[in-house]
Amino acid sequence: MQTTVRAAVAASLLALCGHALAATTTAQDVPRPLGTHRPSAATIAQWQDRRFGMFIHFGLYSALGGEWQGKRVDNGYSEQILANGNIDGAAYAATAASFNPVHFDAEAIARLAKAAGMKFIVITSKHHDGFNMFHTHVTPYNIVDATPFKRDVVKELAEACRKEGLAFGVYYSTIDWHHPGGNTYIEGNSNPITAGQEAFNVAQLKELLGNYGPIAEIWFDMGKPTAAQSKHFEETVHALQPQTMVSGRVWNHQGDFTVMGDNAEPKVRVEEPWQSPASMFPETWGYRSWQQRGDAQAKVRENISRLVRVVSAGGNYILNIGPKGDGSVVPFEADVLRGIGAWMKTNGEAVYGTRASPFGKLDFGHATMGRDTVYLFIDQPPADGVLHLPGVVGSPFGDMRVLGGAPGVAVKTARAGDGLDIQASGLLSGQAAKAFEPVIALSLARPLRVIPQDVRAPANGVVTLPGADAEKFLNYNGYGYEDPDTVYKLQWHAALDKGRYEVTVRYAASASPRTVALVVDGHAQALVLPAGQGEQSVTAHVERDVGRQPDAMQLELTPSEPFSKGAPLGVDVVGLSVRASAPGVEHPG
Ligand code: H79
Repeated sequence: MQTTVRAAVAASLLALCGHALAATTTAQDVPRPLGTHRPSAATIAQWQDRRFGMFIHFGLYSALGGEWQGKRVDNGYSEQILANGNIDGAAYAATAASFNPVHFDAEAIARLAKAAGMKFIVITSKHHDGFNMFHTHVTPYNIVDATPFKRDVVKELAEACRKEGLAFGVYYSTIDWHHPGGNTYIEGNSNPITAGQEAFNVAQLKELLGNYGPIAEIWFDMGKPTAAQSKHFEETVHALQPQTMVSGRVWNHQGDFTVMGDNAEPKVRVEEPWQSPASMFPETWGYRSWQQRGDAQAKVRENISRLVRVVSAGGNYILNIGPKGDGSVVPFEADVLRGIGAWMKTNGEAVYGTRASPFGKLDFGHATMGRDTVYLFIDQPPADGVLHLPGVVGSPFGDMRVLGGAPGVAVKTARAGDGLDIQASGLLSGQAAKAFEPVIALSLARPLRVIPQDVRAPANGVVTLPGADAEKFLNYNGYGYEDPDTVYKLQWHAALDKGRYEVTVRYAASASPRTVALVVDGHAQALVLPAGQGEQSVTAHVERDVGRQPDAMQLELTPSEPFSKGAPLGVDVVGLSVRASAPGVEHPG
């Protein structure tokens, strides 16, 4: 398995085609220390293919709309008004008696999601307030038993999604401010989960996974379970539905996909499946009656831009709506979704089923990688109409077209010093010039090869690779929301030909020795970093593998293999230097 990981990583910048690229960016090869029933590679790929979905925050708080007893509660998200407004628990629970969302129409919501171009829906089955939007049997504090509405919202939406061909998922907070002996609000919501709460959660998870048909994903959120509790939740889900994708906010690296912070996008490359959760306004997820909403068209554009950034970085984008207490969708939010849908109708091809951009930073916008097509999203058309694609080797592109435009417009391509220039002025004139975020599709006539972005050249026979300049790969979803991301891999590239080399690793030594893996062109070797004080160095002998990395030597440091998802590199690397081995020097391997 470790060999597969390394091969996949080594190949990650050699994008042969969409499928080859896709195969390098999924997590199925990442070792998982806990749990055996996990979604298959096919499930993970299908989950990634969806790319864009709907989040729904709906609960008792929706009826309050961010106000309690005529006063606005503005010190946090409106779905958490119970805590933010310091509301008496019994008084809050009593609002269930008048919670009657008669305008809740699951089918209309499913159709709206489809009109937006969304492929899945995730709804809050229970938020931190502890009120259940499904017919749980472990507490009467639920929408069927405690409200005049008496309808199971989760069940209705599950069925509507099935009917409309959408994947269905549930949000589930392990926090519960209602449960006797459960959690009370603490700043940041990183609550420990009590043993009683754990048992309660597990009983509810069995209901959600047992009674609502296929659950494509379960969006665990918040709390700070122990490693054993995270494992317990994950195993409960997968014992009933092995193909359910568990969110990383089950914590302790037990999730099947990584979740970015609320409204956050990753700053670095993420190799495992991931999702960026977005609310319409950063202030709230649940309905807020007094939200200043502004211009719907601006919000459409903002969300298309966010979606494009997320999918070009290889993630899924889940955009939230917060229906009103009567169950109706806020007209502004429906307008925004339909506006996004209009863009998706033309450009969805560049979103669904695609994987991360094969390029580094692009000066005109973003890119995604399709099966045999590269899609270019034009944020800002260059004045001369020339789109520069850095690092592209050769001329791999066949046909070009602007999505939604006339097919077969002839466009010149010219080779530039670094990469390829696409003369796209013909495509970017006329209708496309007026369109927001037009997309150019470049079909691949040959496999795409892209030289890594930051390749360092030798000076006086030595390539110097400072630790600070390494590309960093981070672990997310560790021990709780406030847990900092940890670096698990550093990567550099060096312009070196076939041959044998000495790699000297300089590091800040600590009181005990560390073993890490030095991975060169996909070949790993264990490297012992002796204990000591101050800066120390060790030297390893490596061989270039141009078959695996044709364009540059790839050097990586990871925890010693095999390592689990949560393992940090844990070494302060000052830098690497690489020089050709002295002639005649024999070394092992
Ligand atoms: O359900 C939504 C939130 O209620 C829930 N996650 C999303 C999907 C959540 N509960 N707690 N947290 C998230 C912790 C988040 C705290 C913060 Fe913040 C978000 C700190 C900074 C950003 C609150 C909002 C304080 C500032 C902004």
